[in-house]
Amino acid sequence: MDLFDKTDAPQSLKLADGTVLLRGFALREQTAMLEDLHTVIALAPFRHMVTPGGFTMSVAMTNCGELGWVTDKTGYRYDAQDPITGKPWPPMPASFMALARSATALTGYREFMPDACLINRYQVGARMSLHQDKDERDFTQPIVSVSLGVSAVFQLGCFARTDKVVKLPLDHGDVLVWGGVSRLRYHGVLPLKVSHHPAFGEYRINLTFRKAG
Ligand code: MD6
Ligand code: FE
Repeated sequence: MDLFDKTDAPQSLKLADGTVLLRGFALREQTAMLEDLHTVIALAPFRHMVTPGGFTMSVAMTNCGELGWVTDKTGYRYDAQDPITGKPWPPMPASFMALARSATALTGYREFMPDACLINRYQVGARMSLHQDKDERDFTQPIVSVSLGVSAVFQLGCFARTDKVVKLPLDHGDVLVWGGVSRLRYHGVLPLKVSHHPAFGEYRINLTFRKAG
């Protein structure tokens, strides 16, 4: 199949063992998700977190669900409280949960019950350098990644940071189910280009659903 085929029908592309791209899969929930996103960010605003190395991230982040991913000078972790508000993260909206569960069911992961949803907001120039996701407890659990708004180029690597990467455009509505033997692959996002999306303006929003605890 052509990786760059742009048709309206949702399609499923196997990118690697355990990693499947569902093109356009989030389009059907987009209206509810946008509304729910506004509810979440009113309770837990986007913020630019600082890495343990002292760098401020170009991507703004927040979370919903029982656990949220945070970074500060002491390290990376999942925490039940928002360090800004001192309160629990907002609950995971039903539209978010439904999408994450239908995507995993479709790709053969049974009974995925995420307890964490990290929400990333990219503005022009924001990027995510190559990393592995390894702050979760159980690597047999997949991650569901939902792209909304402005398109970005995702880099899919292998198991060493210096391995070659494949570049993959991720567009509004695309869902990546990431797991199995691919769970610890390096990956990143290239700097966001100037663009405009009718519902999301100049931003790209990425939601990642995990069973973290
Ligand atoms: C992003 N995504 O797309 C960043 N991690 O904005 C990730 O870091 C990511 O998309 C694990 C699994 C899927 C992902
Ligand atoms: Fe990641």
